[in-house]
Amino acid sequence: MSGTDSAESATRLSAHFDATIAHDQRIEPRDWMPDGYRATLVRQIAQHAHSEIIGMQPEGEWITKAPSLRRKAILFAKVQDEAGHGLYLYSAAETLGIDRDELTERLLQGRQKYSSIFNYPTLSFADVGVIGWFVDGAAICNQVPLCRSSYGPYARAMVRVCKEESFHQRQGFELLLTMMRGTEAQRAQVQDAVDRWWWPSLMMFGPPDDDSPNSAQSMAWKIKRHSNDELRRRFVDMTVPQAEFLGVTLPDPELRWNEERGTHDFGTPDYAELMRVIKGDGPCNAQRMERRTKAHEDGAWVREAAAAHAAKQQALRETTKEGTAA
Ligand code: BYC
Repeated sequence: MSGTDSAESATRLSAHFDATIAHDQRIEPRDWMPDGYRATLVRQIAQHAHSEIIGMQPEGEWITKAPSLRRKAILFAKVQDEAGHGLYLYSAAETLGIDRDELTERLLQGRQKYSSIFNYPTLSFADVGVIGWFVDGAAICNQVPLCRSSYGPYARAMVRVCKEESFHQRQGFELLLTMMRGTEAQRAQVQDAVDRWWWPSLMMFGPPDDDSPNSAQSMAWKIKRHSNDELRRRFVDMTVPQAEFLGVTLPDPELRWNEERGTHDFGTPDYAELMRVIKGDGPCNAQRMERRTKAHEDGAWVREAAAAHAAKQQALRETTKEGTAA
């Protein structure tokens, strides 16, 4: 192909990509895409997958300490769902030409991130309820629009993830309702958990729009459909009536309904804290990464056994093929 031909073909491909995005159609793995689009998706999907897997730790700690068989079974199912979400997401990332081993390496070497929220400790069983209510609630606000993300495999993975997150949120709320109908001490535990998790949950949506280096391009490519601040505001609007129903106070003196704007006004999260936690200096970062690394090392024999099994099956298929050809 001459230089002019390849330049024309690149222009055609790029115009086709732009038109697909403009018409709200999906980009699929075999389609041409700009390098930046691919890199942004790998970054976001990997961050999301790592969050699901690391996110199993704070609640997982309570499986052996759950107060009843029913609560244990529910929590077990939820934590298993998070593992499943991580796997769908790693599979979605693999369609972009990067494998899960490489993504895991990048996480373990600190070259990729996971959500700040999972660096906070779970101090009582009420935290399990509040994680379901706030963290899964925030995840729903963030991820329902991702079902319309422009990249097909990511958008499709999000549909099932969101259905499961919705169950997770309700189980959290139901747990808290039960505790709020219990003893004074249980109500105090719920309020304490709400006080500790509220601001970190608002930080899950990322830095404010003016300090979000990736938002404008991600929204132009329709990977993200709404800005960080818009989603944060939706989360507050969704959560306030739920808090009233539950009978807890959200720890924000600036929180009030703004009749004129038809939304809540609320205080500013401590974004310096968010940046510190993202950089590794949160209450549990070291422990989370230590456990993730240990789980990966402990799983080495499973990966080796799976690879040996796959090689045997491949050799068997080749021998059978040769036999049939002869
Ligand atoms: N924590 O330009 P920005 C779950 C990073 S899993 C850590 O706004 P972007 C669940 C950001 O990555 C929850 N890092 O970025 C699981 C970027 O750094 P890099 C996870 C954060 O990508 C188990 C830099 O800061 N959900 O729901 O446009 C149990 C600048 O930010 C955070 C997802 O991952 C943070 N909070 O927007 C229960 C959803 N915020 O990558 C629940 C998908 C920002 O340039 N992800 N950063 O080095 C997203 O929607 C977006 O990636 C974000 C950030 C809204 C998180």
